Amino acid sequence: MKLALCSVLALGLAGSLSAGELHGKVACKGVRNSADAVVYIAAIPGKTFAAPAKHAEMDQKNLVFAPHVLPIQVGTTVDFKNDDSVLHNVFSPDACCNRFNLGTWPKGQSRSYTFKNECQATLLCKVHPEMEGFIVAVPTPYYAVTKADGSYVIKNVPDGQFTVKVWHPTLKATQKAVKVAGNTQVDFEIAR
Ligand SMILES: [Cu+2]
Repeated sequence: MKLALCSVLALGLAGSLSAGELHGKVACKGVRNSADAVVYIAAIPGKTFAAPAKHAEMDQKNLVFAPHVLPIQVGTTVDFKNDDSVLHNVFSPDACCNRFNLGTWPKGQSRSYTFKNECQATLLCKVHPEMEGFIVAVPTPYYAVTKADGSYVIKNVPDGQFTVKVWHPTLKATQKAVKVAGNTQVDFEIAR
């Protein structure tokens, strides 16, 4: 009972903290455009986040993974859809997601996988070796993926001192110590 009351109080306090928007641009050097960089707040010491109940969705359409890069919070279940008239498969060679292989399925069906660890998972399809996608499972609910112009927006970020990380499928990852106070702008540049 006491514990429950504490939780309610803690939630109330958290709700009263001011929150803003973390936004900016990631300049991706040496690639076609600045899309597909994942910007996220790294694990916050002493803070844990419950796994989201809502599923995320990764589609296979016109023989590509859509979106190409999908950031999610650790604990999220992803539904893998097939929107093509051909069979698709999804597997990952990465240990952080136990090298899952969901089998092969036709249009209109989907298979699911829950990402239990922080992970930068490459997605591949055994039927179409040229297909490649990425799921980036991050430890906080504060993440975004850049548009072609490199811009990103992470909404409802509480004030505080954080490590903000940037991941990209082909460029070198980077990070910055960031003090968030209301609406805060942080820009990055990444290269090979
Ligand atoms: Cu395929």
